[in-house]
Amino acid sequence: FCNMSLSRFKGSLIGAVVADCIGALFEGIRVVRLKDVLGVVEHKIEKARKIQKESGTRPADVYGLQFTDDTAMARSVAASLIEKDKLDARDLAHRFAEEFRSEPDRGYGGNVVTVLKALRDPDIEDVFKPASEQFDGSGSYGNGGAMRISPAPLFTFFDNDITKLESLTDSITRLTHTNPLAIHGAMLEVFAIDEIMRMSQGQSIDVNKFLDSLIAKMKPIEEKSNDCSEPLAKKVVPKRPLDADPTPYCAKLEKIKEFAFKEDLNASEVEAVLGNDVSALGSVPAAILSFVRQAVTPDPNMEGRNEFERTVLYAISLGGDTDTIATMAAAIAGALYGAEQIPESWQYYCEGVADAETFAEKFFQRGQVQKVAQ
Ligand code: R7I
Ligand code: MG
Ligand code: MG
Ligand code: MG
Repeated sequence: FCNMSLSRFKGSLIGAVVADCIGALFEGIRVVRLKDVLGVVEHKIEKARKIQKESGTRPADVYGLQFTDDTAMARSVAASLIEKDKLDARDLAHRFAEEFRSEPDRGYGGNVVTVLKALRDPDIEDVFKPASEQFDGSGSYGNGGAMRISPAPLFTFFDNDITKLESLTDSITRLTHTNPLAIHGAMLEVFAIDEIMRMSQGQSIDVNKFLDSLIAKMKPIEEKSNDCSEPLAKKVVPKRPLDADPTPYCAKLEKIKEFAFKEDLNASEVEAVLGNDVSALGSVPAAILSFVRQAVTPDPNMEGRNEFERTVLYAISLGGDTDTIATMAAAIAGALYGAEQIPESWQYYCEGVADAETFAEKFFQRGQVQKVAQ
């Protein structure tokens, strides 16, 4: 894996943090204009810079851009994997619960809080049970699993073992989300990051080839789940036509091949076809689109911006669940382009960047030690 550099580990984790912080400024706004995103981001950073100049203190914790539940949970995933050097579900459940208890106002999803409260019980027998009881036993299909999963592909990168990555992703997700749609969304996100990390840094991507390889990985997973899932878990009312496809993630990946190159693609079309909401199926595809489209069809409004910036700004411009779509897109983009594409000012004024950097270093070092041992 001589292609792999520390910068790309940092790019993925720091990228996810800054995109969450910036995306959070627009979360829930239905129509976001790219021009406004650019303006607000510049304005916020300028304001933070001014406050710092006047007060002489670094404003990140007080006045800067703050991370939300997406990052709060991703930090727990990273910290647990690093400390335990494996997935320790009890430890991770405890961290999720403790994080939520100490900072409940990070913007958590409406129903996941029930799970996080149940996980506070130190004597809890089965840490996977509270999540499995959500929504009358069908489990949440929210994007809360996919939004926090970026540490998983970094943890398994040097093992180069896709089965290990799948099982790790499954467990991390099922602590709060057991609906197959939530789990599959997290799988798609990790496959995208893993796939990208195995390419050379900044390599120009072959969009169709990349999407085909994601489809090849998702197809058996979606088909298997159709054969054996509890009927209850499938009781999801399709919101968009492609949601009703028997293998909906694959259907959306096929559509992304077209959307990646489509001239004058507008946000409302993306919303109507792929989605931009809090469901995993209605947001992970939008994140993938953001990454591939900005790699090949740069928006003329974004002249002077590098691929990483464009990915984040475009993801936010899709509206809806902006912090989450941006964080998922950025975790992929950062893994390809490296931390050097993340603007200094974004890194400086977003909360949680220093920790993300430390986590990236630890994941990378762990891989170096493994390589030497082999
Ligand atoms: O998925 P989750 O952790 O939320 C993540 C989102 C991200 O955008 C974060 O940035 C944050 O803002 O929230 O939280 P959940 O509560 O599990 O799921 C989110 C929402 O999806 C729920 O509150 C429901 O509205 C909806 N939802 C469902 N609705 C009906 N039936 C999830 N699963 C179901 C379902 O089975
Ligand atoms: Mg959030
Ligand atoms: Mg929210
Ligand atoms: Mg969100």
